[in-house]
Amino acid sequence: MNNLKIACMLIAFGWVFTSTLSAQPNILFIESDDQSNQAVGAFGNPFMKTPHIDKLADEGVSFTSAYNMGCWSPAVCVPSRTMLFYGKYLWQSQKINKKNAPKSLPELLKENGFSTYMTGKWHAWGKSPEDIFDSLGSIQPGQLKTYYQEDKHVTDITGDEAVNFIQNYDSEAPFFLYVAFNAPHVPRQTSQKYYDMYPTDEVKLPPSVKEGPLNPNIKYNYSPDPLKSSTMKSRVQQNNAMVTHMDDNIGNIIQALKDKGEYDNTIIVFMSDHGISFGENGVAGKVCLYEPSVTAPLIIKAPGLTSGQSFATRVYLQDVYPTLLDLLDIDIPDHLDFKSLTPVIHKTSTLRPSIYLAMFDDQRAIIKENKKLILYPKSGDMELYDLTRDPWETHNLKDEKGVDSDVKDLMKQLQSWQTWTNDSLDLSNAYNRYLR
Ligand SMILES: [Ca+2]
Repeated sequence: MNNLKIACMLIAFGWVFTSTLSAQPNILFIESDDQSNQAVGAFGNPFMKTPHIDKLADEGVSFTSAYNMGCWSPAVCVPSRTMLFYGKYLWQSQKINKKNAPKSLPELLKENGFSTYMTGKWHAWGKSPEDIFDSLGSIQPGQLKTYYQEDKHVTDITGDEAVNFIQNYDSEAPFFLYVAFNAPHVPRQTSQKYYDMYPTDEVKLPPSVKEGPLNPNIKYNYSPDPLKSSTMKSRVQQNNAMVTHMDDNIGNIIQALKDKGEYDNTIIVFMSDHGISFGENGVAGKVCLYEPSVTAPLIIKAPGLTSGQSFATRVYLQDVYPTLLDLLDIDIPDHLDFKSLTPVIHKTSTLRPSIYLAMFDDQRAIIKENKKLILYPKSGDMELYDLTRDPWETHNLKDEKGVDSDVKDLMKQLQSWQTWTNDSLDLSNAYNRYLR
């Protein structure tokens, strides 16, 4: 082969390689902090003002039963985000450190030709953002002392930096833009105009919020005992105000994408790391396995996906990592535990027989076919709910006649998950009669 032929082949190969890269869509990945499904208008709360998140739901695919698997300490954000970046289930993610961390999502995208950037909250184990992103905006801590930095609100700093990134982006490579808002996490500070959108006397609390003693099985409750509905209404007001402020910024980011002509060529993900409880089941906080705390919104808008679909199939939030790879036709690495959601979207599979949830050695739960079993091994307490009839988990069925076989079946499923995930918590002392 002469030199000219080789040169022509290299040019041709280079063209094919470059065009494959530039053919990939961009990714805008927006993550909020402690936002429950209740704090999204499109997820069924008509009082929420989230027009831009709702628009993404209209144009994308929503998952209304997306779970955070749990946590290994009361700081729930950390496991959720560590699982998200490395794709490993809870107890494997707990072992991740700077030295042994597997390839993260941004690193894998970078290898596949993406230019990667993040702005906002970082709260994950393993590598630092400097190690895994090409460039960074302002990185915020897991817990802010105040949202006001030199008179600019952190939500606006994060939002504006994302807008600037899009406006100034001038590379041919697709980008991965990770925008991690601290909102609506405490301290819940924002402008009065946002508080005014949610007068406390108009706040409606769910039926599972009862005045009275806090839930004795939940150790980390961030409220004086007894629980007061007036306190919870104020928190909901603050929370919703923070969310609407963030939603305004999401609108700015979307507008920047449209102005750049990249909106239709961008996969957009919106999710939160987990939810939060404002009094539901006697919990003020998020270190519990009740639905308002353990689920969070997940929306994926992508070229080629039928818009406006909503799935109640139970999935994990962190399934989004392999889903993105699937949508981009990038091989999913063997080390990933989470699963691509495309079989759910294409209605070919429900992915898993059940959903396993865990909070250090305090709590375990399993959900199978709408039956949810929650265990508190330290007290030996147990709760059984039918989520179809009782989505707010208000009626514990554990003492009803004929439920023993359900409990045994759920226990068996939970033990299988313990084996799959290397969960060493011994349940036999507290629940021996159901395990025999
Ligand atoms: Ca969080």
